[in-house]
Amino acid sequence: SPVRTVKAYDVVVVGAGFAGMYMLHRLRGLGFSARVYEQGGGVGGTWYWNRYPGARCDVESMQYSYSFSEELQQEWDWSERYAPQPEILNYANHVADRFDLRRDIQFDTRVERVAFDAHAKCWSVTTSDGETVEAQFIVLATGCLSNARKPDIKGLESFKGPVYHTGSWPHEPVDFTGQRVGLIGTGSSGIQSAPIIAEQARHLTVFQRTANFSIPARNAALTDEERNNFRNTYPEIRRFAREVARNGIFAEQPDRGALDDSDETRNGKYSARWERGGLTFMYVYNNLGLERSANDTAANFVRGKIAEIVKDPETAKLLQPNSHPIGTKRICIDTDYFATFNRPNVSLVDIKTNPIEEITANAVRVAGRDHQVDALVMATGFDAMTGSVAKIDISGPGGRTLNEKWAEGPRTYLGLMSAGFPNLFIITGPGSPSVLSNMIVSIEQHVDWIADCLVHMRRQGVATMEASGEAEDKWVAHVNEVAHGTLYPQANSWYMGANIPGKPRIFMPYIGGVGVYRRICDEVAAKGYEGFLLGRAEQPQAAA
Ligand code: NA7
Repeated sequence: SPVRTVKAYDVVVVGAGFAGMYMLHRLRGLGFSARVYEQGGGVGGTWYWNRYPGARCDVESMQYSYSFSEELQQEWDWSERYAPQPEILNYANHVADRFDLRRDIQFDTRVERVAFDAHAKCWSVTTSDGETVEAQFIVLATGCLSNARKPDIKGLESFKGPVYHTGSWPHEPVDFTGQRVGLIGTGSSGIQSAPIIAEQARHLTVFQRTANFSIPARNAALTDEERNNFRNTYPEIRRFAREVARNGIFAEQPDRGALDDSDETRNGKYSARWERGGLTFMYVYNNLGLERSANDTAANFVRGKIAEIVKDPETAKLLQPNSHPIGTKRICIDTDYFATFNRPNVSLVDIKTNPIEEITANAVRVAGRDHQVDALVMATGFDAMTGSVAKIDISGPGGRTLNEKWAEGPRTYLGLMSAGFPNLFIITGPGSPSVLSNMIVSIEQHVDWIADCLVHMRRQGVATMEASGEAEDKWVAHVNEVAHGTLYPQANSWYMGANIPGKPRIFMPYIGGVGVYRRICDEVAAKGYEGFLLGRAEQPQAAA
């Protein structure tokens, strides 16, 4: 039979977003051969796909950046407090150039299937261009919010105008001038894009299923002084973000509960944070995520602000969230979202009381009334955390697939590995802090941990590593227990898988905090990778 030569790598990395890029950089530095496959035409992951108008990161730019290179963090100039998507994408491209990453990344290529060969102890990787390569290790750097989902709404396929999804926006800018636009979805993407679309469009109709809490961004240009202050204190800022802050963001930490202050003091604090803007609104007290009575004070404050901003009382009432505690769905950060509803060319349609009946050739029908639209924008979110992993056909040593194993919900040890799938790592997977944190802080921690682990294995002559079932069971129970000590599971959020019909309701990320989590991961490594099963390259020789 013909001899088949198969390319072999130490590591195949899936995805060239911020996780995949840094993983590649570390692997190279350690002398591992690596190949990265990326379905997009360029680097940047989330920031490559989410090109919708108004797209920004909700973590401030000086902190939503890599810390691994001192030169990089000193040389890059962020222009605004919250970087817009094009600038973050430029940054990703700059990193790819600066560290010469592109030569090991194959773009426009999906990894379709990975199967573990128990005999050869390696993974066979099949890509969308029909090639098969081998790798000792797989690293899934596939992202948590990367599998954009258009809902199944009756008649959608009969709509004659363009249908956009915020999470897979066209590369050419879309001009809505003169058009009647329908926007479905009021999560972060809908809330960021609505004000900009409203400025262009003849009319914008926002279809709202769940009203959402949003805090003003108070975005502004960064001054040289602000940039330099950050740069000069980066070591402390980064240390704090990694070790102290629960969510990987440097900010003052709350030292008291909401009910420890008088009403007047508390409202003063909320007002000050509202004026300052941004995510730190939620860190004024330490029990907003834990106790409903405390949470209500913050939620009421924001509902009051909405009533102040929005002139039409009925619209204001509809925009006031009442279905979930504030913060238990990811809090949104906006620029003029609520004020947008004061514009004469914007209307709000409640689709909670009366769901969309049907989409016709040129309208969205709700409660028997046709809302005429020329274009539709779906800001309907993602199959979060597991969606992009599930799209890859992953089969372990016995042929069992990861999708079969995760049918009742994702199960991992530390979010890093799943029992029964040796040598397959996940970056920011379910069971790790991930989406509850500054993603870049969590990405760097995972990448560094995996890199150290691979070096350990190489030194010790270990060929395979796998989470033990027992360690995984304990971790899953721990993740659950910590989540259920908070208010988070009370919301029908994508953290819970609740936005995808039929998806198991499991609180997916680890809510114990990035510092605590890092210490657990480090201890596990220090104890010789406790809870992982390590398989030697060769069985020890029987004594002669
Ligand atoms: P999100 O936060 O998942 O928001 C999706 C929105 O779309 C939300 O308002 C949903 O309402 C709504 N939605 C979803 N499906 C439907 C259907 N079938 N009908 C009507 N409305 C629907 O996604 P985003 O892209 O905004 O943000 C994702 C994250 O990216 C964000 O949290 C930041 O971390 C960055 P629901 O609330 O489910 O009732």
